[in-house]
Amino acid sequence: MKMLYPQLNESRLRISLDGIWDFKRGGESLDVSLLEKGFGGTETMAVPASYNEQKSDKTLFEHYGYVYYQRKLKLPLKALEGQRTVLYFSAVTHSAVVYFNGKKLCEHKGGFLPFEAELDPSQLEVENLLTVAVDNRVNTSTLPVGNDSHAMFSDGLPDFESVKNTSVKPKNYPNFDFFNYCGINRSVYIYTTPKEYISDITVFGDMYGNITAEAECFGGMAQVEIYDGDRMVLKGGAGESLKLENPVLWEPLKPYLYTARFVCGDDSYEVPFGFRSVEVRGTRFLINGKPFYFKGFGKHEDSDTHGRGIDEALNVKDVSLIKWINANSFRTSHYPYSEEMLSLCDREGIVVIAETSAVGLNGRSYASCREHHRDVIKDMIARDKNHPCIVMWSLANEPDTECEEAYDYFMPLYELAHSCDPQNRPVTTVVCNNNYLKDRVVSAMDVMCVNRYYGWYIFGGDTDAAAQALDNELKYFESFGKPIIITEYGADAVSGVHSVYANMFTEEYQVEFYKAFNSVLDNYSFVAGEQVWNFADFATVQGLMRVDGNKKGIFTRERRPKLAAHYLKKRWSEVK
Ligand code: GCB
Repeated sequence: MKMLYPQLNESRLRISLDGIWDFKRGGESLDVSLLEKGFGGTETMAVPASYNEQKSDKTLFEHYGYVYYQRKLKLPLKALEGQRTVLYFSAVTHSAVVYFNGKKLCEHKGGFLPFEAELDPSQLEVENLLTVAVDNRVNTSTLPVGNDSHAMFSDGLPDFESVKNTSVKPKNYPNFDFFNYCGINRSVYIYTTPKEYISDITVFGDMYGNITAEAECFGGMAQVEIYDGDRMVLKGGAGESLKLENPVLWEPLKPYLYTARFVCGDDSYEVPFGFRSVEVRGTRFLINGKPFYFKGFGKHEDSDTHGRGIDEALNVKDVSLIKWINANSFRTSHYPYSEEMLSLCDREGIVVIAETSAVGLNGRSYASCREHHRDVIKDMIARDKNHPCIVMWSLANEPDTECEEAYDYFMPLYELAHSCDPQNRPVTTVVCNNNYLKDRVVSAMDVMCVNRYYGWYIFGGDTDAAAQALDNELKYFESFGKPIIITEYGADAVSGVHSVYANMFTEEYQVEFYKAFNSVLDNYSFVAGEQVWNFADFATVQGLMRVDGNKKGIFTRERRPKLAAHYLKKRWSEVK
C-alpha cells in the first residue's frame, strides 16, 4: 500500500487522534455489534501504546484474542469541505478491523506498518464514532509466527489432554523471543489533501549528486524544488534528471540532509533526503565508496508501561547512547520500527538495517506465510525507501534455512525486495542454523548476516571453545567471497550480579564473552560488522531460559550501562 506519512503543511491538515480512548476486552471471535454501535461502561486506554501493561491486571497482561478501542471525535466540517479526508494508523498490532460511524471502513493484517482509508464526505458528521477491533493472536500464517501449543514438557505426560482441556487457558505461543505487546502501538491521524493530490514520492541522491525525484500525482504533473536549508538550489519537473554539483554527502555519524519539496496542483509535500551511495563490492560493504564497518546492536521497541508503543523520548535517548558507546548502527530486529525512529536516524547519522516482521519462520509456516511475507516486504520498502539511514533490507530473522523449501522460498523474496527498492540496496536474510554447512540461503544473499551464540547456548560458559567454534565457522564462510556481519552474539548478564570467576549470567562473563568473540572477528577482513545482542534488556514470554525477560542487554531496560558497555565503548573507539 503506497501512502505518505501525514504531514501538516500549507496544503494539508493533520489532526492527531492520540490520547485516552475507550477500551473493552473481547474474546476469540469478532463482535461486530461493538464496532457498529460502540460500547458503554468502558475502560480507559492510552493511544499510542501497547495495552498489556497499562493496568495492574494480569488478565489484560496475558489477554488472548480481540480487544476493542473506541473514541468519539468532533470534526471541523467546514475546514474539511472540498478536501480528501483520510484516516491513518501508523501501526496496530497484529491486525485491525476499523469501523467509522457504524460502517466498516477497512481492515489490516500485520502489526508494524501503516494503513489508511479515505473517509467518504457523505459519512462525516460533526460528531463521529471511530471503533477499532485489535487481534493479538499469532499463528503459522502471521508475521511474527506463532505456534499452536508448547509441545516441550507436555509430551509423554499421561493426563496432559485432561489438564489442557480443563485448566490451560487459550494463549499465544510466540515462536519468537520478545513479549507479544499489542494494541494501537503507534499514532493515529486524520489528515487532508486537496482532491488532486500526491500519493507517493521517491527521492534520494547518490554520492555524485544525481537526484531521483519522482511523485505520483492524481490529476496532474508534480514539480520539485530542492532546498539546502532555506535556500532553493534546484528546481524541475518530478521525474526529470536533476544533478547537484558537489553535494554535502550523508555520511554515517556525519549526516547532511537536503529537502525536496513537491508541488502538484494545490497539494505539496516535503521530504528530507540525503546524498549517499551504498554498494557491496567483493567482501566490502561500501557507503559513499568507503568501507563501512557496522558497530552496534540488534534492538527492540520495548519499554516499561508503553510495551511496544512508540516512545520518542526513549528513541532520542537510545540514539544518544548509541553515540556515547561509539557505535554507528543497529538492525530493526525483528520488525519495521516507527517512521519517527527512522527520521531521527536520518538526522543523527545512525546506519540502519531494516528488517521485516518475519521472525520464527519454519518449514510449516513457509506455505502459509508466503503471500503475507511478500506484502510486508512491499509495504516496508514502500514506506521506508527514501530514508538515507537505511542501507540494507533484511527479509527475515532466523528462518529455518536448512529445510528443502528454504532456497525456493527466499530467492523470489530476495528478487522482490530488489525490484521494489528504487535505490536497489543490498538485501540479506539473517540466519542462525546449528549446522551452518547445511544453510541454503545465507550465501545467496548480498551480505551474509549470521547470529551466533557460541559461549551461551552452545559451549555455555566456555569462551575458549566458543572462540574456536566461531573461528571454524568463519573459515567456512570466508570462501564465499562476500562480506559477513555478525548480526547477533551475546550473553545474558543480570545487572548487579558479579563474580571473580566470570560465570554465566554475571556482568564479568558478558565482558569475557565479547572479548573472546571479538578477538576472533578481528582476524578476518571479510567481517564487515559486529552488532551485539541486545542494546537493552527486554521483555519476553515467561520461560526457563528467561530471568524476568532477556538480559542480554548492554544496557538495562532502564538504559543504565552494564560492565560490557564500558568495554564496548573502548573497543568501538579503537576498532576500524
Ligand atoms: C536469537 C534471536 C533473538 C533472541 C536471541 C536470544 O537468535 O534472534 O530474537 O532474543 O537469540 O537471546 O536468545
